[in-house]
Amino acid sequence: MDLYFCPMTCSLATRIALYESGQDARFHQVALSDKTIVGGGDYLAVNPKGQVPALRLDDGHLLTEGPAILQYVADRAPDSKLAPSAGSLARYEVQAWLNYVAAEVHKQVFYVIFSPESPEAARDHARTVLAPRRFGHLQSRLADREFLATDDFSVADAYLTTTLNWTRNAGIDLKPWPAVTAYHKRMTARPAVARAIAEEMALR
Ligand SMILES: N[C@@H](CCC(=O)N[C@@H](CS)C(=O)NCC(=O)O)C(=O)O
Repeated sequence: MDLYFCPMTCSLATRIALYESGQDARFHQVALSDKTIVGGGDYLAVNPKGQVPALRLDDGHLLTEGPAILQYVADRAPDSKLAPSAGSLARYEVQAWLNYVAAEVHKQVFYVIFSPESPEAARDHARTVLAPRRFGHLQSRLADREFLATDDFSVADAYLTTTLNWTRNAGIDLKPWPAVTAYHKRMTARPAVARAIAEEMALR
């Protein structure tokens, strides 16, 4: 498999899932600013969406969209428990949380804060109104749970942890949500997560 990634962006979640499940891949760094592949190549020729992550499977198929890629990686290593078996209620719960992180946290909060195209009023709304709502909901969920979606570390944790890494740069202080703060600390202390973060930080 070949993973197209940009350091410390949402593609980090896939690297975490790979390391958590002991799987390997070839990693290709993408410069999102000009859609090139570091070391040479046009990324748009690989993925016309111009976004990471993208995963080239061993049969040549290109899989895109983080939540789908994460579940693909999880299903290749069922013993790692990164996702419950397809069709189970627990699997739908993981999908629900992946969607929540993607749609409500990643795109509604962080995308709006980081995008240079966001109007200042939208950025302010994301920081002062939407972020407290989203982190308030996560605070309730995580108050008495170790993991976000199941009783084990799942791909939903890989994705949420990845987005929580962005809070400082987004100017969001997690202190009002102690269960979220403690969760982030716990997740980033996991050896596979710490390794993935350290490797990508070194590439920035
Ligand atoms: N819907 C896509 C969104 C992925 C996404 O937003 N990736 C960001 C990095 S976190 C990106 O590639 N941004 C560059 C761009 O949108 O041009 C997914 O879920 O994989």
